[in-house]
Parts: sequence; structure tokens; C-alpha cells
Amino acid sequence: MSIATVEFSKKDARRLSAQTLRRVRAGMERDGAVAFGNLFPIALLKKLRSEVLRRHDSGELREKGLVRDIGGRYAAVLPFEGPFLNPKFYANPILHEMLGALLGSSYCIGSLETVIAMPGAGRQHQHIDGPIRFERFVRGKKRAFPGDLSDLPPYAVTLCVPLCGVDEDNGPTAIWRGSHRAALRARPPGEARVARDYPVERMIGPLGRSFFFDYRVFHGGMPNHAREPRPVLMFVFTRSWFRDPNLADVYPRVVIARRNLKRIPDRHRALFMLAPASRRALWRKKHPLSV
Ligand SMILES: O=C(O)CCC(=O)C(=O)O
Repeated sequence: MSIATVEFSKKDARRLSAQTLRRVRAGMERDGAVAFGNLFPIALLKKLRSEVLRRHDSGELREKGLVRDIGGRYAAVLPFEGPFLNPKFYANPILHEMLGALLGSSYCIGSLETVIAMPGAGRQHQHIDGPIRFERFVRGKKRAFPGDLSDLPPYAVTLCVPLCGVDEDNGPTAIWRGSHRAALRARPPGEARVARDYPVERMIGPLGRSFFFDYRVFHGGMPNHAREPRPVLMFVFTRSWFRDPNLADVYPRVVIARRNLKRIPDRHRALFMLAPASRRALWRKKHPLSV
């Protein structure tokens, strides 16, 4: 058994079948991850890759968007500009049908990052993204929520889009299949326990393969032994109320200029609700009636 792969065809571009949606939901429930073939056209992926590598090569990504840089692997927020403003990317209808089936009707973009594993990057620690724990602090002691949150439906899903072919050598993302079901226990398992109880799968494949993973699934980047950097996109979608605590000090999490936001069709605008350009600014301008 391994993580399910759904291959999309031209037929799916019109409407996903109920059976495909069921496969996606079942795969996310069972493994906390599902892989896709042909979600995006290769020509678009090549444009996204050029844009990311241009910003990487010029140093601009690190200078302006750096979120973390550990062991030769860095993550940076990307602006919705150039090819990232193409609706075939951010408003891909197949993608949104699947997201609706997982996150309900009111989700939004949580962030758009690229993670670049440089040649020589080491193994990243196993982790989950953005846990919800509902802890309490009572008389100086942290108390975990005693109930079992394992059955919660997903509150955030990442679409990982590798911008190159990924093999065992150049730093695939490893996913511990099914571990999302253990992540929100009152006592979450440690690294050794996860490795013992859940099978690991390295997400390899040619350019064009992408995958969803539940925010709660244990995962981590593997070493890059190749000579080229390995860029992936981490396109995060969250229920509208969720904010990733790991990005607490990152502002903005969603970067889009006001003039570009105006070009986004109305039906997609809510996706960008976390961008500062979408927010109503209060107490900023002098009110006409104030003295
Ligand atoms: O580099 C990867 O494959 C995974 C990156 C990741 O999970 C992270 O940076 O949090």
C-alpha cells in the first residue's frame, strides 16, 4: 500500500467525478496525503520555476521573503506576481473542488512559500505544521487538552508542487503515512515512535507530480545529494479561522499588491483575505467627523 496517486485528464478539467473526490477524501483520511499527476500544465510549472529560480539566483528571495534557513534548506514567502497571478495556478478548478471537499466552503490561502533545498542540504527534522492543542495553563503548569482531537477534520492542507523532477537523491519530502491521526493526541508521539508506527514514503516523481498533505501529518525534507537546488512550492490553504502559529512573526503571509488584487475576479477574491491589501484599515485615516 502507498499514498494514492490521482492522475487528471482533460475530462476532469470540466468537473471532477464524485468517485475522484471520494478517492481524494479517503486518501487524505487514511494517509494524510494524496499525490496528483497533471494538476498543472508543464508549461505553467516551467514558468513558475523560472520565476522562483530568478528570485533565488538574484538573492531577492532570501533578502525579502526569508522565513527560515536551517541546514541548507530555506523557506521564503513568494509574492503573487508574474506567473503566480495566472488563475490556472491559484484558481485551478480541480484544485478548488478538492479543497472544498476537504475544507468546506470558506477557506483561504494561508501562505505561498518556496522551500529550496540547496546541494548538500541535510535531513530536516520530522515535524508537523501548525498544531492545534487547546492547552491550558493552570497554576504555572501546562495542561494538555485531555480529549482526543485525532478525529478532527483537516483545518489546513498544503499543496506541495515540486518545480523539478524529484528522486531519492535530490531531497524528496518524506511523509509518515497515517501519522496525522496521532498528531493531536494529548501526548503526541515522538520521532522514534512515529518512525516505528507509521510507514515512511518519499514523494518522488517527474516534474508535474504534486501532492496534498494534511497539516498534521509528520513529514520532513530529505538530504539533497545532487548538484542543483531542489525548489518546491508549499501552497497552503486553511479554514478561514485558522492561523499557522509557526508564521506568527511573518507579515504579510500572503503577498499581493493592491493593483494585482484588483485584477483578481470577484469570485476568487476571498482566497486572498489574509493579504493586507484585502483588509479594511480602521483608525488609519482621519475621520471626516473627527476634530
Ligand atoms: O523541504 C521539504 O521537502 C519539506 C520542507 C518542510 O516541511 C518545511 O520546511 O517545513
